[in-house]
Amino acid sequence: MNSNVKNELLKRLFEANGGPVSGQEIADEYGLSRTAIWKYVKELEKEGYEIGTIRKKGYTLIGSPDRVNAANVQQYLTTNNFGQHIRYFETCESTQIIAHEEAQNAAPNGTVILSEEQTAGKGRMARPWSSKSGKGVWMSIISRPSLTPQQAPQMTLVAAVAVTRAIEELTGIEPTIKWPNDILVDGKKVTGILTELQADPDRVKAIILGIGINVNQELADFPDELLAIATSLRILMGKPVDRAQLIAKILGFLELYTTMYEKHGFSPIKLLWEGYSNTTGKRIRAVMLNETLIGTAIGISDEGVLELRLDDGSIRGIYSADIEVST
Ligand code: BT5
Repeated sequence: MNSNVKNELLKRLFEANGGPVSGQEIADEYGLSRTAIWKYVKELEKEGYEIGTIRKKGYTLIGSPDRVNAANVQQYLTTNNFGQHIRYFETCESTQIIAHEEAQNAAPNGTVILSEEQTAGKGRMARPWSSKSGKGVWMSIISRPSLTPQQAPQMTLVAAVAVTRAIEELTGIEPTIKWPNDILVDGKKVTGILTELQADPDRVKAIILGIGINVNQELADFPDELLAIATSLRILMGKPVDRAQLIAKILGFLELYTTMYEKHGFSPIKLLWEGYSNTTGKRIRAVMLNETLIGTAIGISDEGVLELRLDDGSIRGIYSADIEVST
């Protein structure tokens, strides 16, 4: 079986938007028999696609399985780079590991790794990230902006704004961002972002943006220890959300905001970010590796650093921490 032909057939079925796709035409183009094309149709049906036949016209797509594979995502894409190359897995340890390998093998800007399930999904500082099969968006994006390694943490904020905006547009839910990498609804985490780097001392070679979104979990899908701190879009909406559509929207905003960031610097992103922040103006505890600070979050600097006014009136810039927001 030639997976190129199968992918091409699926792509045309999506592009036809419910209309007929001629098996004969594809057969002619690829020098195959019509029976060979029919075998690809059967393959797609095995994968969960519902395909109809219209006599003398060809095949039509009636329904797609709930999968985040390339064809399902790309039918919604509006981007030039982000998501044009997608590698899809039924399962993997972590999409971050695959993305690092791909980035080292010269994967182009905007390459996306998606998996239905992660068996060793990770958060910051190697904390585990729960990634149940078919329920979330477990995605790593390889981005190659021209940045210094010092600027890289700003990409976490670019990604946070893109994901928040996409969730907002698709679902009407209004999430907030807890600096630097949590997207929350009603104080519970729906999304975590992990930014990793491949860099020379003075230049970023690749940023690997890991994005984990709880989409279609029900309460029973979460491990007990997360019940109090995590939620999903499905729980919030009371109905399932199309993961492929959500991914395409995120990639659209990510391309837009990354371009904006490269052209105009961090200030337009900062403005957008402030609109979503649930941290600014609040009393917070910032837990860092070597110390814990308590104070009032003033906002973020032009570099994306969180600025905290301590009780003695002094101001400290926080580069990386876990934040607890007091209400
Ligand atoms: C994060 O770390 O929030 C970053 C999560 C990034 C996950 C994505 S999925 C695709 C890509 N591939 C990967 O392997 N990772 C990335 P952090 O701020 O350290 O938060 C981790 C903490 O969140 C854990 O210690 C748990 O308390 C909690 N947690 C774990 N799984 C969760 C989930 N599904 N939803 C909400 N909270 C979760």
